[in-house]
Amino acid sequence: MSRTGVTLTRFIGETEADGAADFADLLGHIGLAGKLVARDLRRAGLIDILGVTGETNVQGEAVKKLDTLANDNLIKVFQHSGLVCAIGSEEMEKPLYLPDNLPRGRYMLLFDPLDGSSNTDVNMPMGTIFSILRYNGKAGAPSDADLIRRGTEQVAAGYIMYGSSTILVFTSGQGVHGFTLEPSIGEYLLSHHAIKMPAKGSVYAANEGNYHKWDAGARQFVDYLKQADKPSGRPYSARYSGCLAADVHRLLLGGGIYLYPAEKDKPQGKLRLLYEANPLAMVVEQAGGRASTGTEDILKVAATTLHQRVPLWIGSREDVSKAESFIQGAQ
Ligand code: AFP
Repeated sequence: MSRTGVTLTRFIGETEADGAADFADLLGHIGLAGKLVARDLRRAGLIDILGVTGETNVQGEAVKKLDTLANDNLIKVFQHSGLVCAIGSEEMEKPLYLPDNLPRGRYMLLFDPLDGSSNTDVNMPMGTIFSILRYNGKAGAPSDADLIRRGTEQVAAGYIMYGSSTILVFTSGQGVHGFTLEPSIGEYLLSHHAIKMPAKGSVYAANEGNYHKWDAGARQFVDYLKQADKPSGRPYSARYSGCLAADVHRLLLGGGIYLYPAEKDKPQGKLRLLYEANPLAMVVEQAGGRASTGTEDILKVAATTLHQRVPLWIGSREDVSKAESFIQGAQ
């Protein structure tokens, strides 16, 4: 029987193991934060929330007003929720460990509150990417060593994409499911059940302006994608939005590969491991795809700092493996 139209809350209640009431609540709170961000984005051109704040974040990037608003929305939703004990964000230099005077839950949450924020001023897609870990320690606040973990330790992960509609996609290790926000009733309804991505696609997403900064393997791989000698007789199509969540969403549904390789002056790449690469890697792997640094599975990368960067190759299984063979000089 089709499950389409089931609400997020009911779906999680029915599919998660016993004792997962707080997990359902956690996902519900992520959905709520997503509604608040979506509301701000919808009105962005009408009120004074476009442009930059004048500040620079820990990444050295100009902070957009909407970055700050999105981060504030997530913090507001979670800090009194009693569901989390630690929060790490792209927009905060240090993690927020909930103090003794706030109720603490057993989850730790990492997020990029507004992914693709260069799209804010031009009405293009954006996202919120989230990673969820469980704190198994005794009472009291966790530490950096508890929060900064390998991707294999995530208990759930996903993203909200703000596009022509708002869609929340998540996995808790039992497949990948997408829920579209029905604005007239304010509910997320199941729209994409048990997503499986094609083993191989025909689309690549990359900022090719950086082509000459990439190493030979990355350049040769993209040159290969552009040749018309594929079984289809056509080269891959280039589709790049500037928003990782949106690009991965396209690949999740249609197949292909996203790449943000190491560069000559940035050997560690651009994307952040803990709240961009890891959660999307978990989603994509659960849907049958792969995510790699080019030499190592993303989920196995040892995490050492909150804002650690990593080269990222993510998408359909065969496309990522092909890319690795170029990077590793096998071709
Ligand atoms: P922000 O999260 O800071 O907006 O960065 C967006 C992003 O992390 C990812 O979503 C994009 O794919 C990538 O960076 C865009 O980077 P370029 O502007 O260098 O192409």
